[in-house]
Amino acid sequence: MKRSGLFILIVASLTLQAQNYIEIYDKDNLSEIIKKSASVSPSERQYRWQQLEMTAFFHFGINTFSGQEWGDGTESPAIFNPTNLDTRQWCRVCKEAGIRLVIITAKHHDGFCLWPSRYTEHSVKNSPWKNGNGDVIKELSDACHEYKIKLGVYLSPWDRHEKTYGSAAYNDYFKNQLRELLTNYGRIDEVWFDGACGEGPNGKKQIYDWSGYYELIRTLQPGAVIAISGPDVRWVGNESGYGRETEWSVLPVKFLDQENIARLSQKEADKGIFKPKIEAIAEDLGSREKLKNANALVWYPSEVDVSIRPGWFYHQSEDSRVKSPEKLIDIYFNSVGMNSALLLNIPPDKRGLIHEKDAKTLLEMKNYLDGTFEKNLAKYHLENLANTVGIEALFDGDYETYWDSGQAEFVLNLQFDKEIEFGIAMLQEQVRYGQQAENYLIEAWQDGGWRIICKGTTIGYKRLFRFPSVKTSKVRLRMLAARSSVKLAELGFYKAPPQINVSPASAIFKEKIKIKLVCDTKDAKIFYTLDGQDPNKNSKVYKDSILISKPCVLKAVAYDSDGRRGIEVTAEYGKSKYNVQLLSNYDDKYAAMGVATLVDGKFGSRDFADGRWLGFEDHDFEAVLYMEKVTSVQKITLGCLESQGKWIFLPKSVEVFISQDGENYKSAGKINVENYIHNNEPKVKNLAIKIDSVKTRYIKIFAENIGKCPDWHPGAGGKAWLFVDEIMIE
Ligand code: FUL
Repeated sequence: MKRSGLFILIVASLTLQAQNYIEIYDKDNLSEIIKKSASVSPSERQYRWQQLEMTAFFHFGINTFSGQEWGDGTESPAIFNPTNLDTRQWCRVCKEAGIRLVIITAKHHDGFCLWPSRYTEHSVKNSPWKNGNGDVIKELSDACHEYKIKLGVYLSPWDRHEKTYGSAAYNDYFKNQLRELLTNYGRIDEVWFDGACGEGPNGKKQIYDWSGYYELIRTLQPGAVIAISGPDVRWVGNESGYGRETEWSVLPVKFLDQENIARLSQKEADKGIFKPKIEAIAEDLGSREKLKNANALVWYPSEVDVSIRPGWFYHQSEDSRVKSPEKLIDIYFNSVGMNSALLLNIPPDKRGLIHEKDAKTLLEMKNYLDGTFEKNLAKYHLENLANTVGIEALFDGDYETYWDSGQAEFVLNLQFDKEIEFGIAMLQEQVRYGQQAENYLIEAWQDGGWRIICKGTTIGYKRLFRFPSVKTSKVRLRMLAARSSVKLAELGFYKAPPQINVSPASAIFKEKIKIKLVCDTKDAKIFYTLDGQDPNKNSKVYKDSILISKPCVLKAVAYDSDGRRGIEVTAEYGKSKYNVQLLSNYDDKYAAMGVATLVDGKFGSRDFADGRWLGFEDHDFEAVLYMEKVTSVQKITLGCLESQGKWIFLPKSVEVFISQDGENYKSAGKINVENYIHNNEPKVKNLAIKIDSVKTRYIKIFAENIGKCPDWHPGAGGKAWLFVDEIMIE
């Protein structure tokens, strides 16, 4: 049964027929507008797209080889030369990660084309790769076909190479390229038009023929959604991976305006964190208040795009900064779980492969999600099936079937055959009939009363909640407000796979250190290794604690009694004879292994992102080292990085203070650093302070940040970074 028959008549009289777009007239009051909004629903292509949930971006092109994020169009095609390009490996990794559509940057802002376009020389055909006979789009489309993954294309409207950019001829050029991509590579399911836009090679701006582009796409690939600067899929408004709690897919039509999209989009790459304008990141775009003055309403669902690495393109220096599985899982809950589709960027490297680190983290995420959602506990323990007509649709795992609440406000009671324990809830509206929920609570019966376990506003295609584990034999969903009766497709309660907490997590020790692993799930078994190998069920079994006396890397994983595997955890332990305490805070982005990094005997390299540097933005560095007994000291050295291109400067000065009691310090030496020389090459500088041999127990080191980037620097006046690693005492 596709809909529960009981309510069909009532519902039909309350709602308008579902439609993708509806006009609002002057005479419409708010209640009429809300009634209209309740009838807005996805087009067939939007509906199909929404259910993909997880999709991937492949940023690959000239930037992969030049090391840039935005090429300016002057790069030579001769640098494009992947040594081992294998699009089947890309698809294999994506398939294993549960990704169902991939989008390739066929052309980024630099204008270089990954296919041998007839309309430009700036393409793979003039690269050494396969002697100019290669075609990345063809190879990817073949691999997608083999792995049954859908294909999308990113074609940057902004082109910094093409000479016709800024004239009417460019619109023809662009349409010709679109035509090539949409006719020669089989079925295309998404066309992604970036909102980022600037001037072309002649300093000219382009007036885009958006409707001409859309018409062409609709003719050649009617099943494809057009995203971002397009009418079918909306950019969520940030590049962090996090959607909004209140996410409406029904919005005022003004959000379709292309000029507006371009205005709100990214303007400059490579300059720190990207902050879009406030309208794009507003907490709510489609509440009653926001619909009040709309001219028309449209179904315009959100897509969350984020990269698995700091940059969109592959850079070797970011190998140590691939997002952790925990972070990706958090992103999943905050994107797919917030009524959006996730577009996760996995940039192929210079070899033309998805890097092993990225593949591993994706797989860890997938195992965790599979383990989490394989068993809807409500389905297995539900008792009152017979009491509510059609309720079985909520637990059948079939998104097409649904239970119709029949009215906007309602209470849905679920009684279980025993106490169940869960920490995750999932709700889905059947969006073929629009989006209705506006305010609701999920409550659990505990100690003789109802306790709220989560509060929500919108649901839409999917809404996920995570909360501290709850044990209960009854739950209820209380819908406090909705625009019309709610068609709930699925309702689930889940328990996550076992998770381990390591204590202490990464540390420096003098002789021995005792490590404890605590798991959040009873009856789970913990396995671990100390040699850097990935743990599995054949590894050492954890008992009460682990005693370590040599530097090592600990990796551990837990399996519960159903065999579900949690996320692997890693901790690093180093040996040092010093104790150290930081008196100023480093930035989370450049945290290395925390304070212990300073005395672990491992030195930061010229690469600011090698995971060994502690970074201090706009403020000074201050730390205290203390020794077990009074020691004679002649020289103290602080390792610092100078990487001016990354806004990282040497400190203005370094001063050392000594103390016998840790309270009364006196200066023992200071050096001023010559800082203002322009230096293109990153350099590690060991700043040494010699002191007349003194006996001391405490040494305080203070390094003064230069504060602002100097006048001659491109970032003049902006916040400067100070990077330190390793304090050496002689
Ligand atoms: C932005 C672009 O400027 C970035 O380079 C990247 O392609 C991202 C997905 O969109 O607007």
